[in-house]
Amino acid sequence: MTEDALKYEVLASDGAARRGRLHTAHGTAETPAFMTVGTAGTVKGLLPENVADTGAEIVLGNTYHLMLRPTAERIAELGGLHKFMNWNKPILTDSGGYQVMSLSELRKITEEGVAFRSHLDGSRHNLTPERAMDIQCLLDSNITMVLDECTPYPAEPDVAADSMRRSMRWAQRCKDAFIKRPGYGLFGIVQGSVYPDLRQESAEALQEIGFDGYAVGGLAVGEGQEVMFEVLDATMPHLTRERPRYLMGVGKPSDIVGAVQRGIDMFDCVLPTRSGRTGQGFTRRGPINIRNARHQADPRPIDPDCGCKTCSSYSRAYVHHLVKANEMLGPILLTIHNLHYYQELMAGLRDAIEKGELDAFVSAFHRQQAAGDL
Ligand code: PRF
Ligand code: ZN
Repeated sequence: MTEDALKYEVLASDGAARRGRLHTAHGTAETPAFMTVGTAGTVKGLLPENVADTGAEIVLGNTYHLMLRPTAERIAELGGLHKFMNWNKPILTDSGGYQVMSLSELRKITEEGVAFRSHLDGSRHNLTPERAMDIQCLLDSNITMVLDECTPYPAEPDVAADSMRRSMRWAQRCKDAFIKRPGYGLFGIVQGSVYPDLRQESAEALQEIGFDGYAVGGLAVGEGQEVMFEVLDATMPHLTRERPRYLMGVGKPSDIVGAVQRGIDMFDCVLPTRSGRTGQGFTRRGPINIRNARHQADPRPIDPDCGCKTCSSYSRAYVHHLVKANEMLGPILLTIHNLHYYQELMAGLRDAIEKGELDAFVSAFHRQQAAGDL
């Protein structure tokens, strides 16, 4: 662990699940936490005050997008990402490795790093462990992620092992290049595909180096929930209880609930924002598609048990109309609702862990989700 870096306290636990608090230079975040995705320096469609009103305490930015446009140097000149986007609470940035592999063109991964061409204009770039640390420092990110390779799925054991071991060598280079500052931290990322022995080796290698938190990467890549939970069951016992644990890119509400039960403290996912933009609304009784004709004259809110601005003031019929008419307020209202739903789920999980009632909370969650929309 880097000294004076990022303070994390476990306030309560229930089984493997933990209720904690993360302290950064830009304030605290209660855990288990859902981090809203703000890829390009914006949570699409929302003002930062709308984002805070959903209950979000920490947002995620992306090295890959910001290094290409407007560039990390430009953001640093303008006072860092918090000031640039007018979000004064904690920010975590992903390192770019994952987004390079999914978005860029003609990428080549070597021991040195990743060489790629921008998906925007075809320009050539290199991302090395050292450059990933430099960029995230220029952005003034509170939580920097190491550069890793999200091993493609499925992968043969020898391919997964080579990929994971290279990520571990990169993790050491990231630790060496990371500049310690109070209230800022560096997280390692466990890889190893679906293989328990590789996951254990990776978790141990990272803890030998020493990080402020440990992420589990390489999941939610098509393996399915059951396999993902098996990998978590094989990985979590090898991660220290002292530090926060972050499951990257996850997930559906039921994925989050199951991962919290297994000891995960932090999540990020585009699902509430991205699917909101295409008409999906999450509710306590499962997801609905507001484009469906059955909502066209429905005066009820998206979720009658939701306290968000959308549900307190607008009907399903109105949101249906907006989305059908391609009005920009449609995706905005759905994004507000979906983020609020996710934050209320996290608040419910935190409260249940504190009371030692997580099992009852989870049973009620599944019962309600299975009941289906009214
Ligand atoms: N690595 C990084 N970012 C990620 C992942 C990963 O493995 C995932 C896994 N689905 C999401 N985001 N750096
Ligand atoms: Zn709502």
